[in-house]
Amino acid sequence: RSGGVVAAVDLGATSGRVMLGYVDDRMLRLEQVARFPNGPVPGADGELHWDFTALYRHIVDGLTEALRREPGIASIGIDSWAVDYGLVHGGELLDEPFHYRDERTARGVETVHAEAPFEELYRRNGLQFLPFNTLYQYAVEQRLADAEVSLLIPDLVAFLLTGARVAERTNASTTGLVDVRTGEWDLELAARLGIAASVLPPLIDPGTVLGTLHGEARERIGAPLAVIAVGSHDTASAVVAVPLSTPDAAYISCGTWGLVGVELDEPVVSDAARAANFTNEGGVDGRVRFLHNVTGLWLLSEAVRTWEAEDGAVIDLPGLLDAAASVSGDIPLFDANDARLSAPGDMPARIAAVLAEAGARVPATREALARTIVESIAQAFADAVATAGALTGRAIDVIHIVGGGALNRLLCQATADRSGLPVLAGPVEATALGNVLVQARAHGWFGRDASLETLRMAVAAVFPPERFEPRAG
Ligand code: LFR
Repeated sequence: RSGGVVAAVDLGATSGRVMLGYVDDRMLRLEQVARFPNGPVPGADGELHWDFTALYRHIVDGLTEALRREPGIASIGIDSWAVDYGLVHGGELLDEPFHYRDERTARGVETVHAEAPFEELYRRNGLQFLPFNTLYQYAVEQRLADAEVSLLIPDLVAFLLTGARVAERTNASTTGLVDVRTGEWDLELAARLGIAASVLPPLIDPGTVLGTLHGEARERIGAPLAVIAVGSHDTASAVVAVPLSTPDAAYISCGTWGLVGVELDEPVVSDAARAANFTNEGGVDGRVRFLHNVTGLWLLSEAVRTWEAEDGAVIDLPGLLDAAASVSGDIPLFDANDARLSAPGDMPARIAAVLAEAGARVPATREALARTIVESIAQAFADAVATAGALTGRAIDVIHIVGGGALNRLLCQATADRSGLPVLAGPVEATALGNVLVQARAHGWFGRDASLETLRMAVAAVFPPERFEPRAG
Protein backbone atom coordinates (compact mmCIF):
# COMPACT_ATOMS: atom_id res chain seq x y z
CA ARG A 1 0.00 0.00 0.00
CA SER A 2 1.22 3.44 -0.77
CA GLY A 3 -0.25 6.82 -0.24
CA GLY A 4 0.05 10.06 1.59
CA VAL A 5 -1.26 13.56 1.83
CA VAL A 6 -0.97 16.56 -0.48
CA ALA A 7 -2.25 20.13 -0.43
CA ALA A 8 -4.47 21.53 -3.17
CA VAL A 9 -4.90 25.23 -3.84
CA ASP A 10 -8.10 25.69 -5.87
CA LEU A 11 -9.02 29.22 -6.94
CA GLY A 12 -12.48 29.83 -8.32
CA ALA A 13 -13.96 33.07 -9.59
CA THR A 14 -16.06 33.51 -6.45
CA SER A 15 -13.93 31.80 -3.82
CA GLY A 16 -10.61 30.10 -3.27
CA ARG A 17 -9.70 27.18 -1.06
CA VAL A 18 -6.77 25.34 0.38
CA MET A 19 -7.50 21.67 0.94
CA LEU A 20 -5.68 18.65 2.24
CA GLY A 21 -6.07 15.52 0.13
CA TYR A 22 -5.52 12.13 1.75
CA VAL A 23 -4.89 9.33 -0.70
CA ASP A 24 -4.15 5.65 -0.59
CA ASP A 25 -5.41 2.73 -2.62
CA ARG A 26 -8.62 2.52 -0.63
CA MET A 27 -9.22 6.09 0.35
CA LEU A 28 -9.59 9.52 -1.11
CA ARG A 29 -10.54 12.21 1.33
CA LEU A 30 -10.52 15.99 1.22
CA GLU A 31 -10.34 18.28 4.19
CA GLN A 32 -10.89 21.99 3.75
CA VAL A 33 -8.25 24.05 5.53
CA ALA A 34 -9.11 27.55 4.34
CA ARG A 35 -11.74 29.24 2.25
CA PHE A 36 -11.62 32.88 1.16
CA PRO A 37 -13.77 35.10 -1.03
CA ASN A 38 -12.78 36.15 -4.54
CA GLY A 39 -14.37 38.35 -7.16
CA PRO A 40 -14.00 41.33 -9.46
CA VAL A 41 -12.62 44.50 -7.88
CA PRO A 42 -13.34 47.75 -9.74
CA GLY A 43 -10.25 49.94 -10.25
CA ALA A 44 -10.02 53.73 -10.43
CA ASP A 45 -11.41 53.90 -13.99
CA GLY A 46 -14.08 51.30 -13.37
CA GLU A 47 -11.98 48.53 -14.94
CA LEU A 48 -12.23 45.11 -13.29
CA HIS A 49 -9.23 43.51 -11.59
CA TRP A 50 -8.56 40.64 -9.23
CA ASP A 51 -7.15 41.36 -5.81
CA PHE A 52 -4.29 38.96 -6.41
CA THR A 53 -2.29 40.35 -3.50
CA ALA A 54 -5.05 39.33 -1.11
CA LEU A 55 -5.49 35.96 -2.82
CA TYR A 56 -1.80 35.20 -2.50
CA ARG A 57 -1.83 36.16 1.18
CA HIS A 58 -4.78 33.81 1.75
CA ILE A 59 -2.96 31.04 -0.11
CA VAL A 60 0.19 31.39 1.99
CA ASP A 61 -1.85 31.56 5.20
CA GLY A 62 -3.85 28.52 4.10
CA LEU A 63 -0.73 26.52 3.28
CA THR A 64 0.82 27.51 6.61
CA GLU A 65 -2.25 26.20 8.40
CA ALA A 66 -2.29 23.06 6.22
CA LEU A 67 1.28 22.24 7.21
CA ARG A 68 0.52 22.91 10.86
CA ARG A 69 -2.35 20.41 10.74
CA GLU A 70 -0.50 17.92 8.59
CA PRO A 71 3.29 18.02 8.82
CA GLY A 72 3.58 15.12 6.35
CA ILE A 73 2.40 17.03 3.27
CA ALA A 74 4.23 15.62 0.24
CA SER A 75 3.53 18.43 -2.23
CA ILE A 76 1.33 21.35 -3.27
CA GLY A 77 -0.74 21.65 -6.48
CA ILE A 78 -2.42 24.80 -7.77
CA ASP A 79 -5.38 25.27 -10.10
CA SER A 80 -7.56 28.25 -10.98
CA TRP A 81 -9.90 29.71 -13.57
CA ALA A 82 -8.28 30.12 -16.97
CA VAL A 83 -7.13 32.90 -19.34
CA ASP A 84 -6.06 35.58 -16.82
CA TYR A 85 -2.40 36.41 -16.22
CA GLY A 86 -0.01 38.58 -14.30
CA LEU A 87 2.94 40.40 -15.85
CA VAL A 88 6.23 39.95 -14.06
CA HIS A 89 9.27 42.17 -14.17
CA GLY A 90 12.32 41.97 -11.91
CA GLY A 91 10.65 39.20 -9.96
CA GLU A 92 7.67 41.44 -9.12
CA LEU A 93 4.08 41.47 -10.31
CA LEU A 94 3.63 44.67 -12.37
CA ASP A 95 -0.08 45.24 -11.59
CA GLU A 96 -3.09 43.49 -10.16
CA PRO A 97 -4.23 41.14 -12.95
CA PHE A 98 -7.27 42.14 -14.99
CA HIS A 99 -10.50 40.20 -14.49
CA TYR A 100 -11.66 38.40 -17.63
CA ARG A 101 -15.06 40.09 -17.34
CA ASP A 102 -13.49 43.52 -17.88
CA GLU A 103 -14.98 45.04 -20.98
CA ARG A 104 -11.71 46.25 -22.49
CA THR A 105 -11.36 42.90 -24.21
CA ALA A 106 -13.95 43.90 -26.86
CA ARG A 107 -11.35 46.18 -28.46
CA GLY A 108 -8.81 43.39 -28.36
CA VAL A 109 -11.14 41.14 -30.34
CA GLU A 110 -11.34 43.68 -33.16
CA THR A 111 -7.58 44.17 -33.26
CA VAL A 112 -6.80 40.47 -33.29
CA HIS A 113 -9.45 39.50 -35.85
CA ALA A 114 -8.21 42.24 -38.18
CA GLU A 115 -4.86 40.43 -38.26
CA ALA A 116 -6.05 36.83 -37.90
CA PRO A 117 -9.72 36.17 -38.64
CA PHE A 118 -11.58 33.86 -36.27
CA GLU A 119 -11.77 31.13 -38.90
CA GLU A 120 -8.00 31.00 -39.11
CA LEU A 121 -7.60 31.23 -35.33
CA TYR A 122 -9.92 28.27 -34.85
CA ARG A 123 -7.88 26.15 -37.22
CA ARG A 124 -4.71 27.06 -35.34
CA ASN A 125 -5.78 27.05 -31.68
CA GLY A 126 -9.07 25.12 -31.73
CA LEU A 127 -10.68 27.48 -29.22
CA GLN A 128 -14.29 28.58 -29.08
CA PHE A 129 -14.72 32.32 -29.32
CA LEU A 130 -14.73 33.88 -25.87
CA PRO A 131 -13.97 37.60 -25.88
CA PHE A 132 -11.63 37.24 -22.91
CA ASN A 133 -9.27 34.60 -24.31
CA THR A 134 -5.77 35.72 -23.36
CA LEU A 135 -4.71 36.66 -26.87
CA TYR A 136 -7.47 39.30 -26.99
CA GLN A 137 -6.41 40.59 -23.58
CA TYR A 138 -2.79 40.89 -24.74
CA ALA A 139 -3.95 43.02 -27.68
CA VAL A 140 -5.09 45.73 -25.24
CA GLU A 141 -2.45 45.09 -22.59
CA GLN A 142 -0.45 48.29 -22.33
CA ARG A 143 2.31 46.84 -20.16
CA LEU A 144 3.06 43.66 -22.08
CA ALA A 145 6.22 45.25 -23.49
CA ASP A 146 7.41 46.07 -19.95
CA ALA A 147 7.16 42.45 -18.84
CA GLU A 148 9.91 39.84 -18.72
CA VAL A 149 7.29 37.15 -18.64
CA SER A 150 3.52 36.72 -18.48
CA LEU A 151 2.25 34.01 -16.17
CA LEU A 152 -1.28 32.60 -15.97
CA ILE A 153 -2.78 32.76 -12.48
CA PRO A 154 -1.78 29.28 -11.19
CA ASP A 155 1.66 29.65 -12.77
CA LEU A 156 1.98 33.06 -11.12
CA VAL A 157 1.23 31.52 -7.72
CA ALA A 158 3.77 28.76 -8.41
CA PHE A 159 6.33 31.40 -9.44
CA LEU A 160 5.91 33.35 -6.22
CA LEU A 161 6.15 30.15 -4.21
CA THR A 162 9.13 28.57 -6.00
CA GLY A 163 10.65 30.97 -8.52
CA ALA A 164 9.77 28.68 -11.47
CA ARG A 165 8.71 30.50 -14.64
CA VAL A 166 6.65 28.03 -16.63
CA ALA A 167 3.33 27.66 -18.39
CA GLU A 168 1.36 24.56 -17.48
CA ARG A 169 -0.05 23.19 -20.71
CA THR A 170 -3.78 22.65 -19.96
CA ASN A 171 -4.21 26.25 -18.88
CA ALA A 172 -1.87 27.59 -21.58
CA SER A 173 -4.24 26.03 -24.10
CA THR A 174 -6.84 28.64 -23.10
CA THR A 175 -4.63 31.55 -24.15
CA GLY A 176 -5.31 31.03 -27.85
CA LEU A 177 -1.58 31.00 -28.48
CA VAL A 178 -0.99 27.25 -28.28
CA ASP A 179 -1.12 25.21 -31.48
CA VAL A 180 -4.01 22.75 -31.09
CA ARG A 181 -2.13 20.11 -33.14
CA THR A 182 1.31 20.25 -31.52
CA GLY A 183 0.58 21.58 -28.05
CA GLU A 184 3.43 24.08 -28.47
CA TRP A 185 3.33 27.87 -28.53
CA ASP A 186 2.24 29.18 -31.92
CA LEU A 187 5.14 31.61 -32.19
CA GLU A 188 4.24 32.66 -35.69
CA LEU A 189 0.79 33.76 -34.57
CA ALA A 190 2.27 35.46 -31.51
CA ALA A 191 4.70 37.38 -33.71
CA ARG A 192 1.91 38.54 -36.02
CA LEU A 193 -0.01 39.78 -32.99
CA GLY A 194 3.03 41.66 -31.68
CA ILE A 195 3.52 39.33 -28.70
CA ALA A 196 7.21 38.78 -27.91
CA ALA A 197 8.16 35.12 -27.62
CA SER A 198 10.07 36.02 -24.46
CA VAL A 199 6.87 36.66 -22.49
CA LEU A 200 5.69 33.10 -23.19
CA PRO A 201 7.44 30.80 -20.69
CA PRO A 202 8.40 27.16 -21.38
CA LEU A 203 5.41 24.81 -21.50
CA ILE A 204 5.33 21.92 -19.04
CA ASP A 205 2.89 19.05 -18.45
CA PRO A 206 0.83 18.16 -15.38
CA GLY A 207 2.87 15.95 -13.07
CA THR A 208 6.05 18.00 -13.47
CA VAL A 209 7.82 18.98 -10.26
CA LEU A 210 8.18 22.77 -10.48
CA GLY A 211 10.47 23.27 -7.52
CA THR A 212 10.35 23.74 -3.79
CA LEU A 213 9.15 26.67 -1.72
CA HIS A 214 11.74 29.41 -1.65
CA GLY A 215 12.44 32.75 -0.03
CA GLU A 216 9.69 34.36 1.94
CA ALA A 217 7.14 31.66 1.10
CA ARG A 218 9.40 29.00 2.56
CA GLU A 219 10.03 31.04 5.69
CA ARG A 220 6.35 31.77 6.22
CA ILE A 221 5.01 28.30 5.43
CA GLY A 222 7.88 26.68 7.26
CA ALA A 223 9.17 23.81 5.10
CA PRO A 224 10.76 23.28 1.67
CA LEU A 225 7.62 21.67 0.22
CA ALA A 226 7.57 20.67 -3.45
CA VAL A 227 5.13 22.28 -5.87
CA ILE A 228 3.89 19.88 -8.55
CA ALA A 229 2.05 21.05 -11.67
CA VAL A 230 -1.48 19.64 -11.90
CA GLY A 231 -4.09 20.29 -14.57
CA SER A 232 -3.77 23.92 -13.51
CA HIS A 233 -6.86 24.97 -15.46
CA ASP A 234 -9.61 24.21 -12.93
CA THR A 235 -11.76 22.62 -15.64
CA ALA A 236 -8.91 20.29 -16.61
CA SER A 237 -8.58 19.17 -12.99
CA ALA A 238 -12.36 18.75 -12.72
CA VAL A 239 -12.46 16.55 -15.82
CA VAL A 240 -9.75 14.29 -14.34
CA ALA A 241 -12.14 13.53 -11.49
CA VAL A 242 -15.32 12.94 -13.53
CA PRO A 243 -16.16 9.27 -12.88
CA LEU A 244 -17.05 8.76 -16.57
CA SER A 245 -19.27 5.70 -16.53
CA THR A 246 -19.61 4.88 -20.25
CA PRO A 247 -17.47 5.54 -23.36
CA ASP A 248 -20.16 7.93 -24.65
CA ALA A 249 -20.69 9.86 -21.44
CA ALA A 250 -20.81 13.66 -21.50
CA TYR A 251 -19.73 15.81 -18.58
CA ILE A 252 -20.71 19.17 -17.19
CA SER A 253 -18.30 20.85 -14.82
CA CYS A 254 -20.69 23.24 -13.19
CA GLY A 255 -19.66 26.16 -11.03
CA THR A 256 -19.64 29.80 -12.07
CA TRP A 257 -19.52 28.37 -15.60
CA GLY A 258 -21.03 25.20 -16.94
CA LEU A 259 -18.44 23.52 -19.11
CA VAL A 260 -20.33 21.01 -21.22
CA GLY A 261 -18.66 18.44 -23.42
CA VAL A 262 -16.86 15.18 -23.93
CA GLU A 263 -13.28 13.96 -23.69
CA LEU A 264 -11.52 13.19 -26.97
CA ASP A 265 -8.13 11.84 -28.02
CA GLU A 266 -7.89 14.18 -31.01
CA PRO A 267 -9.20 17.71 -31.55
CA VAL A 268 -12.21 18.42 -33.76
CA VAL A 269 -11.78 21.72 -35.62
CA SER A 270 -14.44 21.24 -38.28
CA ASP A 271 -16.53 24.10 -39.67
CA ALA A 272 -19.49 22.69 -37.75
CA ALA A 273 -17.53 22.69 -34.47
CA ARG A 274 -16.44 26.27 -35.12
CA ALA A 275 -20.00 27.35 -35.94
CA ALA A 276 -21.25 25.69 -32.73
CA ASN A 277 -18.47 27.46 -30.83
CA PHE A 278 -17.01 24.28 -29.34
CA THR A 279 -13.54 24.45 -27.87
CA ASN A 280 -10.61 22.02 -27.92
CA GLU A 281 -8.88 22.76 -24.64
CA GLY A 282 -5.90 20.77 -23.50
CA GLY A 283 -6.61 18.05 -20.96
CA VAL A 284 -4.35 16.10 -18.64
CA ASP A 285 -2.40 13.32 -20.44
CA GLY A 286 -2.88 15.02 -23.78
CA ARG A 287 -6.61 14.40 -23.83
CA VAL A 288 -8.81 17.01 -25.48
CA ARG A 289 -11.57 18.77 -23.57
CA PHE A 290 -14.08 19.25 -26.36
CA LEU A 291 -16.63 21.49 -24.73
CA HIS A 292 -18.73 24.62 -24.80
CA ASN A 293 -18.89 27.31 -22.13
CA VAL A 294 -22.42 27.82 -20.84
CA THR A 295 -22.96 30.74 -18.50
CA GLY A 296 -23.65 28.58 -15.47
CA LEU A 297 -24.42 29.41 -11.86
CA TRP A 298 -23.04 32.90 -12.41
CA LEU A 299 -26.60 33.90 -13.40
CA LEU A 300 -27.98 32.66 -10.11
CA SER A 301 -25.16 33.86 -7.86
CA GLU A 302 -25.28 37.34 -9.42
CA ALA A 303 -29.06 37.49 -8.95
CA VAL A 304 -28.67 36.41 -5.34
CA ARG A 305 -25.94 39.00 -4.83
CA THR A 306 -28.32 41.73 -6.07
CA TRP A 307 -31.14 40.55 -3.78
CA GLU A 308 -28.81 40.37 -0.80
CA ALA A 309 -27.72 43.96 -1.45
CA GLU A 310 -31.40 45.01 -1.62
CA ASP A 311 -32.22 43.21 1.62
CA GLY A 312 -28.98 43.94 3.43
CA ALA A 313 -29.14 40.29 4.50
CA VAL A 314 -27.87 36.92 3.40
CA ILE A 315 -30.25 34.80 1.31
CA ASP A 316 -30.83 31.15 2.15
CA LEU A 317 -30.02 29.56 -1.22
CA PRO A 318 -31.30 26.03 -0.49
CA GLY A 319 -34.55 27.62 0.75
CA LEU A 320 -34.83 29.73 -2.39
CA LEU A 321 -34.23 26.66 -4.60
CA ASP A 322 -36.87 24.65 -2.70
CA ALA A 323 -39.36 27.44 -3.30
CA ALA A 324 -38.27 27.61 -6.95
CA ALA A 325 -38.92 23.87 -7.33
CA SER A 326 -42.54 24.39 -6.24
CA VAL A 327 -43.26 27.09 -8.83
CA SER A 328 -45.90 25.69 -11.18
CA GLY A 329 -47.19 26.58 -14.63
CA ASP A 330 -45.23 27.61 -17.69
CA ILE A 331 -41.63 28.52 -16.96
CA PRO A 332 -40.38 31.29 -19.27
CA LEU A 333 -36.85 30.64 -20.60
CA PHE A 334 -34.07 32.90 -21.84
CA ASP A 335 -30.79 32.23 -23.60
CA ALA A 336 -28.36 31.60 -20.74
CA ASN A 337 -25.49 32.50 -23.07
CA ASP A 338 -26.79 35.99 -23.91
CA ALA A 339 -23.67 38.18 -23.90
CA ARG A 340 -25.56 40.94 -22.03
CA LEU A 341 -25.57 38.72 -18.96
CA SER A 342 -21.83 38.25 -18.66
CA ALA A 343 -20.85 41.44 -16.81
CA PRO A 344 -21.48 41.83 -13.07
CA GLY A 345 -24.37 43.91 -11.71
CA ASP A 346 -28.19 43.88 -11.36
CA MET A 347 -28.76 40.44 -12.87
CA PRO A 348 -32.54 40.23 -12.14
CA ALA A 349 -33.20 43.44 -14.09
CA ARG A 350 -31.00 42.39 -16.99
CA ILE A 351 -32.66 38.98 -17.23
CA ALA A 352 -36.06 40.68 -17.10
CA ALA A 353 -35.00 42.91 -20.01
CA VAL A 354 -33.81 39.92 -22.06
CA LEU A 355 -37.10 38.09 -21.38
CA ALA A 356 -39.24 41.15 -22.16
CA GLU A 357 -37.38 41.79 -25.39
CA ALA A 358 -38.16 38.24 -26.52
CA GLY A 359 -41.83 38.76 -25.66
CA ALA A 360 -41.63 36.31 -22.75
CA ARG A 361 -43.40 36.78 -19.42
CA VAL A 362 -41.18 38.22 -16.69
CA PRO A 363 -41.48 36.21 -13.44
CA ALA A 364 -42.92 38.31 -10.64
CA THR A 365 -41.27 36.69 -7.64
CA ARG A 366 -37.72 35.79 -6.69
CA GLU A 367 -38.50 32.07 -6.57
CA ALA A 368 -40.10 32.21 -10.00
CA LEU A 369 -37.08 34.05 -11.43
CA ALA A 370 -34.74 31.56 -9.75
CA ARG A 371 -36.72 28.76 -11.42
CA THR A 372 -36.46 30.49 -14.79
CA ILE A 373 -32.70 30.85 -14.34
CA VAL A 374 -32.18 27.21 -13.38
CA GLU A 375 -34.38 25.89 -16.20
CA SER A 376 -32.68 28.17 -18.72
CA ILE A 377 -29.26 26.89 -17.64
CA ALA A 378 -30.55 23.29 -17.85
CA GLN A 379 -31.88 23.92 -21.36
CA ALA A 380 -28.54 25.34 -22.45
CA PHE A 381 -26.84 22.28 -20.90
CA ALA A 382 -29.16 19.89 -22.77
CA ASP A 383 -28.59 21.73 -26.06
CA ALA A 384 -24.81 21.69 -25.62
CA VAL A 385 -24.82 17.96 -24.81
CA ALA A 386 -26.84 17.27 -27.95
CA THR A 387 -24.43 19.38 -30.00
CA ALA A 388 -21.38 17.64 -28.51
CA GLY A 389 -22.90 14.30 -29.53
CA ALA A 390 -23.69 15.48 -33.05
CA LEU A 391 -20.25 17.02 -33.62
CA THR A 392 -18.36 13.92 -32.45
CA GLY A 393 -20.73 11.27 -33.81
CA ARG A 394 -21.35 9.90 -30.33
CA ALA A 395 -24.67 8.67 -28.99
CA ILE A 396 -24.40 10.33 -25.59
CA ASP A 397 -26.04 8.05 -23.03
CA VAL A 398 -25.40 9.73 -19.68
CA ILE A 399 -24.44 13.16 -18.37
CA HIS A 400 -22.10 13.54 -15.41
CA ILE A 401 -22.47 16.79 -13.48
CA VAL A 402 -19.56 17.64 -11.18
CA GLY A 403 -18.71 20.74 -9.17
CA GLY A 404 -21.00 22.92 -7.07
CA GLY A 405 -23.84 22.45 -9.57
CA ALA A 406 -24.03 18.79 -8.52
CA LEU A 407 -25.52 20.01 -5.22
CA ASN A 408 -28.32 21.82 -7.04
CA ARG A 409 -30.93 19.07 -7.30
CA LEU A 410 -33.34 21.25 -9.21
CA LEU A 411 -30.66 21.84 -11.86
CA CYS A 412 -29.67 18.16 -12.04
CA GLN A 413 -33.27 17.02 -12.47
CA ALA A 414 -34.07 19.75 -14.99
CA THR A 415 -30.97 18.78 -17.01
CA ALA A 416 -32.11 15.14 -17.02
CA ASP A 417 -35.64 16.14 -18.04
CA ARG A 418 -34.59 18.54 -20.77
CA SER A 419 -31.94 16.22 -22.25
CA GLY A 420 -33.91 13.00 -21.86
CA LEU A 421 -30.76 11.45 -20.39
CA PRO A 422 -29.87 10.22 -16.92
CA VAL A 423 -27.74 12.63 -14.92
CA LEU A 424 -25.08 11.31 -12.53
CA ALA A 425 -24.31 14.05 -10.02
CA GLY A 426 -21.02 14.34 -8.17
CA PRO A 427 -18.44 14.63 -6.92
CA VAL A 428 -19.00 18.22 -5.86
CA GLU A 429 -15.27 18.64 -5.23
CA ALA A 430 -14.13 17.33 -8.60
CA THR A 431 -11.65 20.14 -9.18
CA ALA A 432 -9.81 19.68 -5.90
CA LEU A 433 -9.92 15.89 -6.36
CA GLY A 434 -8.40 16.14 -9.83
CA ASN A 435 -5.69 18.38 -8.41
CA VAL A 436 -4.96 15.89 -5.62
CA LEU A 437 -5.05 12.84 -7.91
CA VAL A 438 -2.52 14.21 -10.39
CA GLN A 439 -0.15 14.95 -7.53
CA ALA A 440 -0.77 11.51 -6.05
CA ARG A 441 0.05 9.86 -9.35
CA ALA A 442 3.26 11.89 -9.65
CA HIS A 443 4.26 10.46 -6.26
CA GLY A 444 3.65 6.97 -7.64
CA TRP A 445 0.76 6.29 -5.27
CA PHE A 446 -1.37 4.84 -8.08
CA GLY A 447 1.63 3.64 -10.00
CA ARG A 448 3.34 6.33 -12.00
CA ASP A 449 1.75 5.18 -15.24
CA ALA A 450 -1.79 5.01 -13.89
CA SER A 451 -4.25 6.08 -16.57
CA LEU A 452 -6.98 8.64 -16.05
CA GLU A 453 -9.36 5.69 -16.08
CA THR A 454 -7.63 4.27 -13.00
CA LEU A 455 -7.86 7.62 -11.24
CA ARG A 456 -11.55 7.88 -12.16
CA MET A 457 -12.26 4.42 -10.79
CA ALA A 458 -10.88 5.58 -7.47
CA VAL A 459 -13.22 8.58 -7.58
CA ALA A 460 -16.27 6.47 -8.46
CA ALA A 461 -15.51 4.02 -5.66
CA VAL A 462 -15.27 6.67 -2.98
CA PHE A 463 -17.84 9.17 -4.30
CA PRO A 464 -20.65 7.18 -5.92
CA PRO A 465 -22.67 9.71 -7.94
CA GLU A 466 -26.38 10.31 -7.36
CA ARG A 467 -28.61 9.37 -10.27
CA PHE A 468 -31.41 11.55 -11.68
CA GLU A 469 -33.67 9.82 -14.20
CA PRO A 470 -35.29 11.92 -16.92
CA ARG A 471 -39.02 12.37 -16.37
CA ALA A 472 -41.37 12.25 -19.31
CA GLY A 473 -43.05 15.53 -19.94
C1 LFR B 1 -14.15 27.81 -15.08
C2 LFR B 1 -13.26 28.49 -16.11
C3 LFR B 1 -13.64 28.13 -17.52
C4 LFR B 1 -13.07 29.29 -18.26
C5 LFR B 1 -13.51 30.41 -17.38
C6 LFR B 1 -12.73 31.67 -17.48
O1 LFR B 1 -13.80 28.21 -13.80
O2 LFR B 1 -11.91 28.17 -15.88
O3 LFR B 1 -13.15 26.87 -17.95
O4 LFR B 1 -13.55 29.40 -19.58
O5 LFR B 1 -13.43 29.89 -16.06
O6 LFR B 1 -11.42 31.47 -17.08
